[in-house]
Amino acid sequence: MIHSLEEAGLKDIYEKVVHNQRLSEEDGIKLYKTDNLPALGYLANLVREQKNGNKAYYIYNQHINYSNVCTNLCRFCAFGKEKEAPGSYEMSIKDIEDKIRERLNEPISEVHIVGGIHPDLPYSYYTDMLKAIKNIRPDIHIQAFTCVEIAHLAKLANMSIEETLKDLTEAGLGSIPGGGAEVFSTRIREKLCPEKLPGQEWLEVAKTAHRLGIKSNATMLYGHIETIEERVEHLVALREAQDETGGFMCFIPLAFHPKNTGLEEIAPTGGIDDLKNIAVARLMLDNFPHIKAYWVMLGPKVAQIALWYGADDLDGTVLEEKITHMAGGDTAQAMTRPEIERLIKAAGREPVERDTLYNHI
Ligand code: V47
Repeated sequence: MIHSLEEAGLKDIYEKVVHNQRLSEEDGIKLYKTDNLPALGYLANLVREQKNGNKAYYIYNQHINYSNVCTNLCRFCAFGKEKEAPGSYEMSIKDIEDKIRERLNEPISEVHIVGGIHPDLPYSYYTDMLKAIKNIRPDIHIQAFTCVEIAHLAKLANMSIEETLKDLTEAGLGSIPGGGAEVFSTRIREKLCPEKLPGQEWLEVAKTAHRLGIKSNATMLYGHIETIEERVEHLVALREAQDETGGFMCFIPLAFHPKNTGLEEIAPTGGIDDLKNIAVARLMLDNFPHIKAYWVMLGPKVAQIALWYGADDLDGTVLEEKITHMAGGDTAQAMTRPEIERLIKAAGREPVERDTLYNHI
């Protein structure tokens, strides 16, 4: 492998990796540009095994997308709809309670909740939702509302981000999912999601949460119009934020799905780019404990292979994912625990069921 690393021009990065030295932006760009995927995977796997050994995590979780009504209408999104548009929906608190009750007999440890930026649901809807879920299932961890939604809720409540987060935590919020980060680049946001919370503000919400002891995740949506340089800048911005607070648990590269979006002419991502994004993230984000290969977006086969390219987490059982499926995702709506375990074992990794905060179950 050393010979192959030399041939790929990656020997200097190998030296940094084995000496636990931080990689530069130029290193990140070089890694993205390499055609030597096995050499890249080898490097990422060194870090993956140093941090997480042979373990591959998954979680028994349930997704609820409470509403697709959204004022942002990002060009890459097939999920968000205007209020009066065909196919728009919003769940009542009773609908959400029913979704939780339906699965009370299953050992679900987390409910993952995200939705659009709704123009007129009141702040009380969000706190009532959290309280109602906790009332039915007091032990469940609620991972809810991306940083974009949190900023919207703070405006609704006329409170600071800090006060809002404290209030939501009192109502039952456990942690914050990683969505809404997209690509932080102003160029990309202006072109694709001009109405969305700017990247700097997304980072501020995440860091405020971390300072209050609330953990969160981070994502990057790749495979549309972003450049390699913009991807690396995104990773470095996350790494700097993590240096400040240490509150990120996991990074999830999200593969863009074009169908039914405003960017339908763009081809779906290929397996090579999917694996590169996992591997470069593992190498650049030296202060992130976990990298997730989200099987719903990658498909189970690529996600399984990603366990050798830097990923140590597959997400979970999921059930009823809408964002990817409305954009043409053709994976199943859910995986069972034996299915996930089989996938992990067949990769030669050790399956470990975790809770949201990565405690072993
Ligand atoms: O923020 C929207 C992305 C995100 C598309 O924190 C799209 O553990 C692909 O963030 N093609 C929501 N992606 C999902 C998300 C997530 C998923 C699983 C686990 C976690 C976690 C977070 O989905 C959005 C946006 O970036 N998205 N449209 C699309 N067409």
